[in-house]
Amino acid sequence: MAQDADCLFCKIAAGTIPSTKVYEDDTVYAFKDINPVSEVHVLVIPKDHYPNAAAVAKADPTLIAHIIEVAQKIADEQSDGAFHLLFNTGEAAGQTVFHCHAHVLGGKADAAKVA
Ligand code: DGP
Repeated sequence: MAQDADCLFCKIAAGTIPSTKVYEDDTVYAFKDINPVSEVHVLVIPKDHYPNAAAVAKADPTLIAHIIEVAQKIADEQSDGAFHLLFNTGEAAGQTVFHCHAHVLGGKADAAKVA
């Protein structure tokens, strides 16, 4: 799977829309959420376009595992290693951007506000 020219998070991963980068490698990009609800609130996304986490898990289980590994790395670096991991999936569940993204919530968090 590749990029979607109309997708906000594809543009953020490509650098054509600015973001505050936290981590990047060949397959994932992580950046600060524009509307944080906890001390640490980072989004981890695959660079390729998938509409949600389940689509990633189906197409590339290694990639979804890598997203979780990167979430732990960010929580270790930016907080005490503890974190909530949230994948809103579907509009009724609060998903507003239809490119897979993991919310990594650390520190003083209120994960309920994300949904
Ligand atoms: P969700 O509701 O799970 O689809 O979360 C989408 C998140 O994306 C939401 O917490 C706000 C964040 N977001 C939306 N647009 C931008 C943007 O342009 N830049 C950044 N950094 N975050 C964004």
